[in-house]
Amino acid sequence: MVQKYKFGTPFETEAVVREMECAEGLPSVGTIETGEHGFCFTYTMGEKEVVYGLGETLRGMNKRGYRYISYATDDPHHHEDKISLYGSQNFILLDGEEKVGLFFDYPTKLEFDIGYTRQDTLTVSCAKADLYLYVLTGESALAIVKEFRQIIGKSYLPPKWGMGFGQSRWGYKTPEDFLFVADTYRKLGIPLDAVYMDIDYMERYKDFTTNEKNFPDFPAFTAAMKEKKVHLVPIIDAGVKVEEGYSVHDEGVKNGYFCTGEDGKPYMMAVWPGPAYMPDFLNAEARAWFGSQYQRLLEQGVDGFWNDMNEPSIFYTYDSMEAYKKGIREFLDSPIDETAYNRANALSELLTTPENYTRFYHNVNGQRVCHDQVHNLFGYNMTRAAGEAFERISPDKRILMFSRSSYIGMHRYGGIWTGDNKSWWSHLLLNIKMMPALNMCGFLFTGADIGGFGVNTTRDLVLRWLAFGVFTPLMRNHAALGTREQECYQWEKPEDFAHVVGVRYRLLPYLYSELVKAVENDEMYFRPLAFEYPEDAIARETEDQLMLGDSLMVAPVYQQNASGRVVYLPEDMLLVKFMPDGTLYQEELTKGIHYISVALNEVPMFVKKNHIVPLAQPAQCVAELNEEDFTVVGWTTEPVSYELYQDDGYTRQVGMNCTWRTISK
Ligand code: MIG
Repeated sequence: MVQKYKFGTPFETEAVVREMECAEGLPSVGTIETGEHGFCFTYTMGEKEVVYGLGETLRGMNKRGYRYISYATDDPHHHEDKISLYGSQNFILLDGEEKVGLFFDYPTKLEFDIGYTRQDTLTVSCAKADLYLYVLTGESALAIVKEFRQIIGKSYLPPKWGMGFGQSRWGYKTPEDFLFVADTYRKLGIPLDAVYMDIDYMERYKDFTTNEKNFPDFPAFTAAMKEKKVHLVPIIDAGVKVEEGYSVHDEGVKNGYFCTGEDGKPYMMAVWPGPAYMPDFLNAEARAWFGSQYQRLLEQGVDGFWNDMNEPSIFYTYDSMEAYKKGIREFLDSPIDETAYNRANALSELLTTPENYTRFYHNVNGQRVCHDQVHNLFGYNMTRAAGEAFERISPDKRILMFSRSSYIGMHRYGGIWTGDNKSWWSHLLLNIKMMPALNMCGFLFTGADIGGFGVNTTRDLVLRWLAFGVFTPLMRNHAALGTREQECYQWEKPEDFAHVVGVRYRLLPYLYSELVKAVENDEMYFRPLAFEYPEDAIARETEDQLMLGDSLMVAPVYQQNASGRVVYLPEDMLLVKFMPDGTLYQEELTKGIHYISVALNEVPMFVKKNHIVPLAQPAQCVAELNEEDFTVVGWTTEPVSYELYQDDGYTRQVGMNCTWRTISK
């Protein structure tokens, strides 16, 4: 059951799509205080109570013991102490004596103190008592998630090739760079479906342009990639370069589609292109206009996009640069004394000050709204702009789309990637833990930068990360400018990489079928073990294994130099290891704790007893998958069948142009 409570005058975020009457009074769970000091929800957690949710946040699946602030932030240093990342997904699930889901639909800074200040106390607070609170109750954690997903609307489904493997790197510039990636993958027989284009393809970081010197004939270039059956996916940044004569700039200025300053004129904030204006994604007309710009690149043969810098990330604003200059001038004339070090260090903070978010405004249905009051909706509405436009531009075919910043509601228009992680083993584990939390909030098409984005990676980390990435809906290797090159062909024995990535394609029909089912039925693609075995004390605390779809459990190796790992089986399962020679190692394991050895070039998975998984034959890309001829794996003691969903991989309407194939064993 779900109940909606209204406090004050909430901003309509359109996160929830179901029309509902507001309930009278206060919810029976927790206590709520509202007033001048804002809103505070307080709840005493039971000793064994677990708190799930919050989507893309650091630390565990069980969020207890720390605090988090929903306030979209471009911070590439995801250390354990960070309390804000790129998105805000304000859904939590209390799993104690009672099971309760809570969604705080509030568009700006919201704090979750989950046993940080007092170990047994949860508080959720914000500065203004203007919000909707949705309270969901149900039989089980899964039932509550399902109900929540039903009220927020169906999740985005990518084209099928979007589940193929993609290679990305910040720094690819010329057609030769991109063609080299595609050719090398093909030459070495490492499967590949997409190459991602980072900011250097643009003309001086101008959205929707291509650099003419490097790409004298962009359509010819996309055609050459198509020949190789490789899809191109360019990045789009939120900020639009300030430059007279650049049509996106000129049209935006002319029609009032940019965020404005105190004086009502477009407000300058600098990002990669230097001085830029931010499109007013909260203005429906501006949204439609910006969305239609994507068509220019689609017409030239690209097949999808990733939206970046949409927290929005701001390097400086006009005002903050003035303050910085003033600060430097003052500093230059100041004595070198005991405060000089701190004063010098503080200078650069003047540029990226949070105050920048208070300096510009949106036009929401004719109302002027200060950005900091709706901050968390910016990336959501950028991706919504694209998603809504794609429905017009491409009514028949799905377009690949994922974003960095997000808010619940955005899950209907695109997926997300988890931003600038690092090439750390702990971030591989973090990737595992984040996935189910994102699924609860509707984000099914997700994945992390495989191999790690920041700092130098190592061969073993890339292989282990790929062996988990084989299961994540978005499977993309991406790295930062200046870091060690980490494409699959940069390492000794590329055949090991060909094998591991190849496993993705053997599993793809099953994974795609499970993703479609999860979208259609509002289910989770990845689940914590606790959701499936709520009575099992060990399962309840297992955070480094995941249930996937109907049949699978995954337990990745995430420790350097480990030749295997300890795995907990909450029931009898078949261990299947994809061996480098193409064979399958299969071992029936009983419920309990096992040590399994996993070499760097092997991929393990566990199939629940009396469940089966169809495996396709190896393929180099999704277009070449043979979806007729399956090997079926499973430990069955009775006849078992699996309903495999298959379609053309593009049609928007699930259930059209599709077949349900019964696979039996
Ligand atoms: O300020 O476009 O998260 O994936 O490679 C950095 C360059 C901007 C941040 C993205 C990352 C991308 C990078 N971008």
